[in-house]
Amino acid sequence: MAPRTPAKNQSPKTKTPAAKPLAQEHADFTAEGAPPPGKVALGEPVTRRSHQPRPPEPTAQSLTTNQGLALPDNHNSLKAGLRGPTLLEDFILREKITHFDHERIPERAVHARGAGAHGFFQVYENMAGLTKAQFLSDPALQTPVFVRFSTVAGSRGSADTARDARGFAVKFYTAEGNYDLVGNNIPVFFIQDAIKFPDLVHAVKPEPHNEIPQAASAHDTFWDFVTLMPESTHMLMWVMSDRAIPRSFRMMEGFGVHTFRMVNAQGDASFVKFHWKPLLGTHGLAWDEAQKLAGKDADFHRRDLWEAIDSGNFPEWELGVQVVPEEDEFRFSFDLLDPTKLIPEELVPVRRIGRMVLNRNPDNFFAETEQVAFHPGHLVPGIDFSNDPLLQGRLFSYTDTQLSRLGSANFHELPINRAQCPMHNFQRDGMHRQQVNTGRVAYEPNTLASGNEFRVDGTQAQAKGFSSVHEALESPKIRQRSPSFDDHFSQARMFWLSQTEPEQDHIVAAFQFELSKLETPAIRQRMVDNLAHVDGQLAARVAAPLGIGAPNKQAATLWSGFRAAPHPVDVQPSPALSMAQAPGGNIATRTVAILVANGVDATSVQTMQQALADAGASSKVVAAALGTVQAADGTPLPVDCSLLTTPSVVFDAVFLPCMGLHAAAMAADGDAVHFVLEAYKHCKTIGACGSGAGLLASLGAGQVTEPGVVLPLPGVVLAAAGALPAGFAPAFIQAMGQHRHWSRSGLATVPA
Ligand code: HDE
Repeated sequence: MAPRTPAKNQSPKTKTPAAKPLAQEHADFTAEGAPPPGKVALGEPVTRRSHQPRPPEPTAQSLTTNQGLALPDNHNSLKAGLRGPTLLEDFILREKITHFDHERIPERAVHARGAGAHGFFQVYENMAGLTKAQFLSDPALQTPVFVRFSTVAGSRGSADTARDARGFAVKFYTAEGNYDLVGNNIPVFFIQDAIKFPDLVHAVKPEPHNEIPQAASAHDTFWDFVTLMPESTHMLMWVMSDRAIPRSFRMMEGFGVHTFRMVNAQGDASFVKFHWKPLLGTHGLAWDEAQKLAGKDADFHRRDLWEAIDSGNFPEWELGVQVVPEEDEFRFSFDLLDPTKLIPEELVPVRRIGRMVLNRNPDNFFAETEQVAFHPGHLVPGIDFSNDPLLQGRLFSYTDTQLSRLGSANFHELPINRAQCPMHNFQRDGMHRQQVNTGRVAYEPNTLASGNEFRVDGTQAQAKGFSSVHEALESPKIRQRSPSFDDHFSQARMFWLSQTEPEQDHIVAAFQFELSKLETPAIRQRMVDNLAHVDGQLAARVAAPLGIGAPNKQAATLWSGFRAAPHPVDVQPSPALSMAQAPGGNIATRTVAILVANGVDATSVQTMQQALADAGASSKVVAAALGTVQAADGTPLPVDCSLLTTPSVVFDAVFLPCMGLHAAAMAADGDAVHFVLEAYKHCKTIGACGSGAGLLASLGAGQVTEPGVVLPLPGVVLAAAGALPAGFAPAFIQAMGQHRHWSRSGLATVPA
């Protein structure tokens, strides 16, 4: 961080005396440990007996108290005798324990579980036609950023892979002040007005009487609420889709959600929706896999982010904007101010204007990821809000929440929150103030400060400072929802129709899972009645295993306390909403398990490892035990992980090389069989050669016709028995590039 420029209105009278060097302060004490006459010893007891060891003078390496006093011992408290009681006067013990007692701060009310990283943003070309934001004007400029990804509902210690929206919050440290783009990985929200946010959060959080369940929406209060709020239907479709169980933070899209405004130097404003497009593509987990990961590796997403950055695989996103000129505000069948709606990319294309690279892990989780304070109201000139009533409420909430979470109005002084440009004003004091403001002047206007440089200059403010869009407002005060917000089902239907068949299957299964967990049948019924407005088939499929009546569209509009929502207008599908239809092919940073036993063909393992490395992926050799296995040629092959601790769910694909006769033995090892079948069930690419292919076939998973099962082609002549045939590794890599093979058949019969 750049050092803060000292305030210039400092009066010589109030200068603080120069601090003495530490060594000299220590020399002020006598050999007996008592201060010279007229001095008071702070902390050190004057009664110290002369034969006790003198505390060492602090050096760069010394352990000290928070006051800088070097510690004589960090293992024993001060006691009355070797076996006597601990003395209350032990200020060293008390300081340490007191600090520990206060180490926890309140976790975020929502988005408590997160992971962060540093990086930079760089615009591709000068965006001056659209915005005067300086960080979007110079393609040579790299603006530092800090990003925090999060789940929403779970506590700080909850699992990463819960079904949930993900937060995607970016702090840009620009030369014009901090700009925060506080978004999610889903482009719409559950509610249209901020006044419903506490209700929504109370409904999804663990139920208040027993604090169950943790990090899960599959409980009565959540579905009770959302079924009574038909505006949440569109977002429900998203959270029941694989978007809500991302493969990795690095493989998620991000969205600003609300419509914002951009303003250029001439004062021309446009409406803008923000997008983050991951270069690694957008990918999801299988639901069964996500649930298992929650137990097997609760840190799956934060570990993935950390390890990727640590190994130099810096995640990258492109910033995209959908721009709507002000005069086109009413061009759409929905209201741009309604946060339950998106603008289909087919209607307004996403223009990619820059890139963000995350290239540095935090040094300290608490200081950075926990203490970072985002706020949609942290703006820079050239970016402004819209009147979206959800966004308007957020503008209040975020500062307010930091006051209780970080404990003081001075949270902007925490290193991670500090602006990296000069910052001057006459705000003063408050809890935990870090800045030592000097001088007698703490007001404006004034004539007593030595310079006038902190004055607001009208002309300058017009040119450089922040000024809100000059929007004419003249209307009665009104507590009502605009009728232009009434259509709750059309875009939910658009989302449904835009999905491929397997993606639709996943949505149906997710609804069935969540609703099956409800104790109250009437809530299950309300949801399927509601879904009947989205799609009759969807509703009927969801209802089938729920032990309730057939979906009843009429009933849905009866229970709603809202104006009867209009029937969905038949919108065109938007292929951009389907993850499966997005171009794939890239396997960079993916991890492959190479499952081995004694007798393995070492050459094919090495050939595969090299091919994967060349494609930017990595591999781990997995065996029943750590150490080495003995390859067919007698050489030892090092094992990276054992089946004991490393399940298939942490990998993207599995390769079974030839293991000679040992493959048959592996078929009798329950852990190995489970490993392979589970990867198969989760639709991962599985490649197998020689006796590895025999093993796969014996498990019923080795059909050459199954998507994503890569086997040597019949009739291919191998250089050596069990070796990797030519073209095998490229075929495996190509299959992996499709991420998952969701259309794999017969999955229900696989027991993993
Ligand atoms: Fe937030 N939200 N939110 N939110 N939100 C918070 O602020 C709130 C909303 C989002 O990594 C809190 O510092 C209200 C939409 C993210 O630190 C809190 C409303 C979107 C994060 C808060 C919303 C978000 C938060 C909790 C409705 C997507 C995590 C701790 C009016 C565009 C930021 C905190 C981080 C965090 C309030 C709705 C995104 C309580 C009142 C919509 C990514 O202030």
